[in-house]
Amino acid sequence: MKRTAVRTRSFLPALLALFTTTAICAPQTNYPKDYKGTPYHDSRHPGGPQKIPGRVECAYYDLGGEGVAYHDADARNNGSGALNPADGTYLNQFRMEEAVDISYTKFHDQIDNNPYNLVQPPENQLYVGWTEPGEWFNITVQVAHAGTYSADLLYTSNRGGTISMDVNGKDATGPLPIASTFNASDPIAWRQWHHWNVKPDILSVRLPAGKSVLIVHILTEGNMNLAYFDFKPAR
Ligand SMILES: [Ca+2]
Ligand SMILES: [Ca+2]
Repeated sequence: MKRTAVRTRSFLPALLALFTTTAICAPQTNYPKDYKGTPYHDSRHPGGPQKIPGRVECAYYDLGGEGVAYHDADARNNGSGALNPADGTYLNQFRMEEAVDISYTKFHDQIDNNPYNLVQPPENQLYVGWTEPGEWFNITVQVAHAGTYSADLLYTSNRGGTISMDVNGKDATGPLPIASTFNASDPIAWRQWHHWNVKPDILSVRLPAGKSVLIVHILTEGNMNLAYFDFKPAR
C-alpha cells in the first residue's frame, strides 16, 4: 500500500505538466483586439473574412488604409486608374483610390496568356503588383477548423524574391523564397512581369479556428505579382 501511494504522488506532477503543455500547444484564438482593419467588401464582393480552407485573394486585402491594413511604398495606385485607365469599369477602377497597386490578367495581345507562362492564370484575375521590399498587406480570414494549413501561390516574379506571412501579429513562416519566372527568350521586356506560375505549398502555417489576420510581407526584391493563396489542410 505504501509503495502504491508513493507512485501516485510522483505521477501527479507529471500529469499536471502534461495538461499544462497541452494547453500551451493548443491553437489560441488570438486575433489582435486593437486591429482596426476590416474585411474587404464592395458591390460585387459580399465581404466578410476570406475562408480557409479556400482561395485567399490578395487584391481583397483588408479595408483600413495605409498603416492599418497595408503599407505601400507610394500613395498612388499604379495599376487601377493608371496603367488601367479610369474608364468606369469595375476591373480598371478596382480600389483605385488606395495605395496598394492592383491590376488584373488580360488575355488580349498575349499579355497574361503568353507562351512563357509556366501556369495559365484565370482571365481577369485581380492581383497585387508593383511590390517592393518593406510593403505589407493584411487579410482577415475565417478558419473552419484549427490545424496546420499549406498554401499554393499564384504569382509572377521578375527576378526572384522573398515574402513572409504573419498570423495575428507573429511571424509564422520566416522568409519564403519565390523563384524567378524571368525568361531571357521572351523578346518583350515588360512581359517579364507577366510570366505566371504556381508555387505549390509555399507555406505551412498553424491556424486557430475562427477569425485571424494574415499579414503578407514583401521582404526582398519586389517586382512580384501576387494573385492568391489556395489554402488547404496540410498533408
Ligand atoms: Ca502604390
Ligand atoms: Ca507597391
